[in-house]
Amino acid sequence: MALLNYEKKYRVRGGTLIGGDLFDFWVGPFYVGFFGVTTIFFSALGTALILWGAALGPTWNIWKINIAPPDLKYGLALAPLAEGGLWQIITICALGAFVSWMLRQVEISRKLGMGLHIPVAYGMAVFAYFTLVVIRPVLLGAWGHGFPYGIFSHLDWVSNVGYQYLHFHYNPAHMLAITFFFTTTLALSLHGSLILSGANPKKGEVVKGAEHENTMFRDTIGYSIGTLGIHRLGLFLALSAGFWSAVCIVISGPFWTRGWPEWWNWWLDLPIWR
Ligand code: UQ2
Repeated sequence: MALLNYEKKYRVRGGTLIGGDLFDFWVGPFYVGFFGVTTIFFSALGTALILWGAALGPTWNIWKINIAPPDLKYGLALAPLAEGGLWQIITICALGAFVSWMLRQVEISRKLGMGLHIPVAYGMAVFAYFTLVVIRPVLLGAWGHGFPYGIFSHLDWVSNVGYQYLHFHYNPAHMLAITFFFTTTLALSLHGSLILSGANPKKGEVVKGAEHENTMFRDTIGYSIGTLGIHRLGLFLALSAGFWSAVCIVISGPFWTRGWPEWWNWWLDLPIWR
């Protein structure tokens, strides 16, 4: 797409965290920056290593390609490349690319004089991944507790780890995470439908604004959270979903080793039942 005239105004110098002016330029529509370069580096290296790992494996079937973490016997040591070492370097590349991408968002936010909400929000997703492949494996003492990189294989991992705790839906943090995911979809469907209903009037009628939106909800449920409020709520709900997802898996193993249904015995054992 051609550069719009008014975009010149937003292509301002500065705001970089590292490198000064060195990488402070655009390629086509994309801001580069030091972290644009490191994002490309880690992504390209990681992708090449995934292809290498796939080439070592028995299949090129996209669903069945699997790059597994090391065997548990390697503990927290480096493993030979073909025995989980590739997984270890790919994990470093993934984290390098994700953190680079986040810092590039920070640089662009600073350039534009905006808040850091976007990198903070994205950081929650990175934190959830970091919890799965670093924090939990380190707490359990082996990289082999990380999840395998493959479409079916990571699904199998999730299923197996779930059954290891008998019934993962009894995990209270998992319950919270799911509730936040569902509430996020409820909030976005309310918001999206409200905005579209206001912005798509009948032919010849004028587009409706915030007063109509507030009134819609005051008339139906007696309360409107407001045009800014709905976005604060949405951010809170979505970040909470990611946060409790990370919590629900990191407590499974390091802090609770039995079945999750059994965790609720504290409730059944309350003296009020006797
Ligand atoms: C709202 C408002 C918006 C909205 C939405 C609401 C004018 C354009 C969707 C209504 C949202 C409410 C009442 C909160 C619902 C609570 C949960 C937990 C889903 O009032 O202001 O701005 O988009």
